[in-house]
Amino acid sequence: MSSSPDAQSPGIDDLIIDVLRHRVGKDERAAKSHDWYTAAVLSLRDKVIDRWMESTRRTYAQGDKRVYYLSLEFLIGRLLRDALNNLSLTKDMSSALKRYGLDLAVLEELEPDAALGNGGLGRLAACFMESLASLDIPAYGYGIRYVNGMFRQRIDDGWQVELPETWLSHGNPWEFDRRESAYRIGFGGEVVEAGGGVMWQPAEVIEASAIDTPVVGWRGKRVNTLRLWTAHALDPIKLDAFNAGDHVGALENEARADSLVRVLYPADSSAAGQELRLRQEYFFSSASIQDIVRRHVQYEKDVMTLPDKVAIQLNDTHPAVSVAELMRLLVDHHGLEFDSAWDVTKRTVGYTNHTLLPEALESWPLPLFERLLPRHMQIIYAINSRVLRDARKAGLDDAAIAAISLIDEGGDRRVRMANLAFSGAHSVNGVAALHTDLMKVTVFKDLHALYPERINNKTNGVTPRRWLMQCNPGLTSVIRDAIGDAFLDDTGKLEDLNKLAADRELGERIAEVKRSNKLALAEHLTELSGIRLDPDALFDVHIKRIHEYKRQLLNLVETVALYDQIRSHPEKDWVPRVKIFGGKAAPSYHNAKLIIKLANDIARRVNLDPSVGGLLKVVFVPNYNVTLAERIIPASDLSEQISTAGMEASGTGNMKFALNGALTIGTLDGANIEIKDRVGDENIFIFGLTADEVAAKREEAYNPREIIEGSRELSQAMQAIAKGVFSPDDPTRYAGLMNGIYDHDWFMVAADFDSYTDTQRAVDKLWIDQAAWREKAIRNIANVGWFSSDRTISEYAKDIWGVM
Ligand code: GL9
Repeated sequence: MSSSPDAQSPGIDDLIIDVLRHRVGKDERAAKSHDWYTAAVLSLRDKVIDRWMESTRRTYAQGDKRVYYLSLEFLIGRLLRDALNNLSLTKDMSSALKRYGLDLAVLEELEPDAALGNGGLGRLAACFMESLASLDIPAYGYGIRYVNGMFRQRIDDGWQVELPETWLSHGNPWEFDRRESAYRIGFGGEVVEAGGGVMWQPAEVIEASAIDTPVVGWRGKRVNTLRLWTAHALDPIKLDAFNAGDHVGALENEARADSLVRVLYPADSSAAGQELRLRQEYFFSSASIQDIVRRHVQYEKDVMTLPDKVAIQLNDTHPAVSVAELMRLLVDHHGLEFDSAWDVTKRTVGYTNHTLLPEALESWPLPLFERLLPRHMQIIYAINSRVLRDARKAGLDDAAIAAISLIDEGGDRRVRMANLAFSGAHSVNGVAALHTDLMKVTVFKDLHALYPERINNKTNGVTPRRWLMQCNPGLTSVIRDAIGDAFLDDTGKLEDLNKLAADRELGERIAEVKRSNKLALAEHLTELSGIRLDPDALFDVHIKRIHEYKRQLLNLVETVALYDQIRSHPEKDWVPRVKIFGGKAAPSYHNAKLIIKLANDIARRVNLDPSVGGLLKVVFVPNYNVTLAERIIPASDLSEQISTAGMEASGTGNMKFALNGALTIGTLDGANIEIKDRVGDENIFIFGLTADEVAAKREEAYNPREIIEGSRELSQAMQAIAKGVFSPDDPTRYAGLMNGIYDHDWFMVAADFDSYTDTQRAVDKLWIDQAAWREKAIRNIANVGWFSSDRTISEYAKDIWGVM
């Protein structure tokens, strides 16, 4: 392969010195590591820009349809390694830096982890952006450029403490300020008669201004744009007030604007119901829709052709107000009749649902919505009357009609964002097969009866560039030696590994890579928290947001049970295990924070207990983020995917682990089911109730107390936790948490416990037969290529967007 993709343009080694001198303003002798880091990014960015402009020109010249992905979250992580890898410039950069005695890996550590998202939903958006560029689909991501992204988690005496994340404090060399792309965003005010129609006169106007980051696709085929909005006051300083001595009050407008883009709501699968959140949602939706319509009309001259040239995808309901905003622009500004505007809107918009959890369904108190967005409220009423007319025509009963309405009339009246998104879209998709099936019989039962062709499935995927090639170069190179390079462009080709699954030599080479990844992780964790880990122990990993439905508690109770077992039967040949936990809890989620404390309390006790003789170690890794995931996943043997069946819409971590050769212990939930179908029942550890069984148990009189009392292991472990064995400083700390399981156990911890422990012992048994374990690991790698986000995006492109 040629070292530089652009033969005529200067190489990285010449570029970097020029950039260091003229753009960073340092010479080689004075430059500090962070100067070199900036110089490295800026020189690479120069390479990216040429392709970016070329991609944009091509789209305009060909009049291609564009995809717009609207998302309140993009959990990007670091970009340097990604861009180098996708442009095949890693070697060039590495040797250019070496000439000056610098190590690329060291500079990479200086890049902040861009965490403009909470978890899976935001990370999916980042994988999608990379796959869109890799598949050469013209696309823009639209979101908010939060000044403070996901909070930094510190663990203080075992408790989560949230600190602000300041990823922009030293500037961001990747981004471009596009001040010419600025829009006025209104709030409040009133609707007035104007020239036969109506017009909204907002009371308050804030300016949204674009900041662009290039997104490089695999092999640099295309570079797309991630456009994030920042906010400014139209009148940033009241000079008269300032001169009169009111220095703070004079800046009030700018502070108000700034508050819109200041922080990411750290809400996980739960609605963040404050007014500021609705303002954020409208701010970025309005800016994005204005930008989309402006670009279309400027080049196509006819707003009626919007659905032919534009596909807008709503990432969950957070941008759902876009439906009303697009209607407003079409009717009030472009003079369309309401019905033809409604037709254009529906043909343009698609909506993805990411959770069935009822607490995550967004709805806004009607008075708040009406005060903030009076014209949109009118439009929503008008949409609602059409939807309800359809429902009556279809002969639906009153209960169904009440459920379909965009306005929730039970109790205080609320605007239902999911119903707005569903009504305004031609496609409504779920993110895994089970999730999509459940959508049809739960949240969207009645809307599905009314519009039965709308719901479809698009099982999630992950980009194999970041989640295999970049995070696990050792494994990537072993696979290349075994089956050649074709899988780099088509992960389906990983299937060629199947014929080598029993090959001892391949098994050993993969095991060597795993061991060295584990060693590297162990060293990192020693640096981080002083703990020492044995790289030959089984690394059992549970990393994701902390949530009761994800059942970190089930894992912790099992950990305590195992601890008891090891102490009572030290003579048995226990498999040495390291239980690794990581994840953030929403700051207001009391039980989730208590679970973090419990993990840390258990770790302290177990790790210091000489009687377990190093057979069991428990680690809680602080501040779990994308960068840590890239270190931990390649070093994992066992992937914990143990949500209560029916509650995890898909999961994407599950895919990353399997791709890196970890075996999964999991429930029949989300995409675990499809992973099982592809890797084969004998290559995955499935346990627990099915979604149907969970639903049935919740209907009938499920009695967790009876189950707990019938299981000695479970009751001992729960009693130990409840009575303060792990919290002698506060013996009742976990009494409530344990009582919750005795009394309600909504998440079926007790019901699934026996099945879970039995399966964990089956894991031990397999581990002892390393050859058999390795064969199963290879079967996992070989058969999860389908979970590439390239496959997911091709399905969206063909079935929803009509761009492939
Ligand atoms: C989520 C689902 O819970 C996951 O199962 C799914 O994989 C992702 C992406 O589709 O979406 N929905 C959701 O609200 N979150 C998800 O991860 N939560 C966060 O992103 C915090």
